[in-house]
Amino acid sequence: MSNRSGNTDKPAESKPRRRKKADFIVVANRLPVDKVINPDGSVDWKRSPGGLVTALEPILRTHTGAWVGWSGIPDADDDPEIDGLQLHAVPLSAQEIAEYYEGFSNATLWPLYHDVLVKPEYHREWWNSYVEVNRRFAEAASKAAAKGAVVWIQDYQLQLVPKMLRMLRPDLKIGFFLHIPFPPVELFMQMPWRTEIVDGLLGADLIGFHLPGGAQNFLILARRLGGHATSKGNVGVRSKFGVVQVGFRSVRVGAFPISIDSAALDAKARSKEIRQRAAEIRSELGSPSKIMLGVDRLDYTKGIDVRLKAIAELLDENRIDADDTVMVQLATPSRERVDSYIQMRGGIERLVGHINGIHGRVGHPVIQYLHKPVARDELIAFFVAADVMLVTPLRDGMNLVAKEYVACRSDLGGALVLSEFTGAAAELRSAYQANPYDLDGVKDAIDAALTQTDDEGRTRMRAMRRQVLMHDVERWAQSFLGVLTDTPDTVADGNRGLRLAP
Ligand code: GDG
Repeated sequence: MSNRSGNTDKPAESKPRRRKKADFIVVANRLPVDKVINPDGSVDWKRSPGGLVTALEPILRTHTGAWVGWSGIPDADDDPEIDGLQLHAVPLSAQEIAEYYEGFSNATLWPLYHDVLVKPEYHREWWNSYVEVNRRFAEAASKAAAKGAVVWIQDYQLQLVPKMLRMLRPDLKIGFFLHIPFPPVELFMQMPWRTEIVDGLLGADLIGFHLPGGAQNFLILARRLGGHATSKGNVGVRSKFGVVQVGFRSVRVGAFPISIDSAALDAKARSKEIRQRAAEIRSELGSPSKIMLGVDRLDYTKGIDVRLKAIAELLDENRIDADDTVMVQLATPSRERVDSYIQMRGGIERLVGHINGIHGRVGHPVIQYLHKPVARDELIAFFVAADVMLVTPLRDGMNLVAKEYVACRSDLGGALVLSEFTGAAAELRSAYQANPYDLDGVKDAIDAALTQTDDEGRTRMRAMRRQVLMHDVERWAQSFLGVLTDTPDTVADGNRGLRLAP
């Protein structure tokens, strides 16, 4: 995976063939490549590198590594091999994409795990499809795995895979990491298939969450729902100190806050090309004294409306000068066929139009809004250009954008406004933190960030950079895999030495 620029590569072969069994396997909803079918019917594979592949690539390469996942288009089942990395495609039909992915994963689990910001929909057909697809992922991982292999399953789309895989292959070492929050018991209990999901996860040897709070929520649930209920209560599962006892097996549960490839981003943001582009962006925006920036998938969890409402009121109250301030909101299209996303997009676009209608001038909108993906280097230039970064989710497992912004600011310039309800808030204590439900608090945080002195800004940014540069994604992966492969019967502690309260 040496080429990260999004170039296309032909797979060495595209037909299934005999492959060496892998001793380290990543199982994720998506493969780290997109299958592209050209107009002439030929096929290209375009890399879609994210933090996960960056962190895991060295491990995948030094072992016989394999990645099991969906290629992103219906019914594709060819297994590409790019630069020696084995990819095993799990085919999904159009109906499964609608039911397992858009339905159960993104209209049931996603809202349930994010504080029920949107009402989760519970449909039995979606659940059946989720079970069926999880079984297919488990079978694909089982086929790819050598004896005693380490298998790392990723995220909420695949919560049943740990148990299914263990039943097929008790010899494997199985880890699971959840990239989104794990909800409090009161919310999780809504789920009609709550016992199946907890049992599914308990098939792993190690279950990782971003924060100790998520791990605690899971431990409480495992105590309540796991194992087989008897007349004496649930005696099949005991949970204590981050370990759940399932029969004779110990399942460890811990907090492992994910991070980014901090050093690479830091280096890139220092480059002359990026600096130049950042200066150009400022001038293209009309050389305002302050640039505010939001970068998010267009998702109702991200609180894009929160920051827009706060800015609208600050403009109304003349606490922001509309002539000398620009807000850029880069919103990547996401889950565009899911109803709640269609509605939310309409609401945000109305808000942008409303604010510009009142406070903008011809040729000078206050809010500049893009609903399209932006190239990675361009995004980095925006981070370098922004005086204030606005990260205001109503709930977010971690939020990598906040860490990326900090990694890009070797000049110690800029300021980060950060919601308390992101995982990142636990680490970035020197950000201007606010409760996204308290609009006055958000306004004050934005105001403070816009008006900070250089000294204040440098002190805050220095502290945040220390955290982000020291705790990168490689350390996260090593920390999780270290606990998974070396199995002392202790509490898993994440890469910040987080410990679960007893
Ligand atoms: C989930 C959890 C958790 C965004 N727009 C563009 C673009 N991006 C990149 C960002 C960042 C990534 O996408 C988004 O990551 P986040 O962490 O902010 O959010 P989710 O997508 O919701 O991720 C989250 C994460 O998993 C990891 O565990 O932190 O809490 O929800 O890297 O920079 N990249 C490019 N163009 C864009 O327009 N190139």
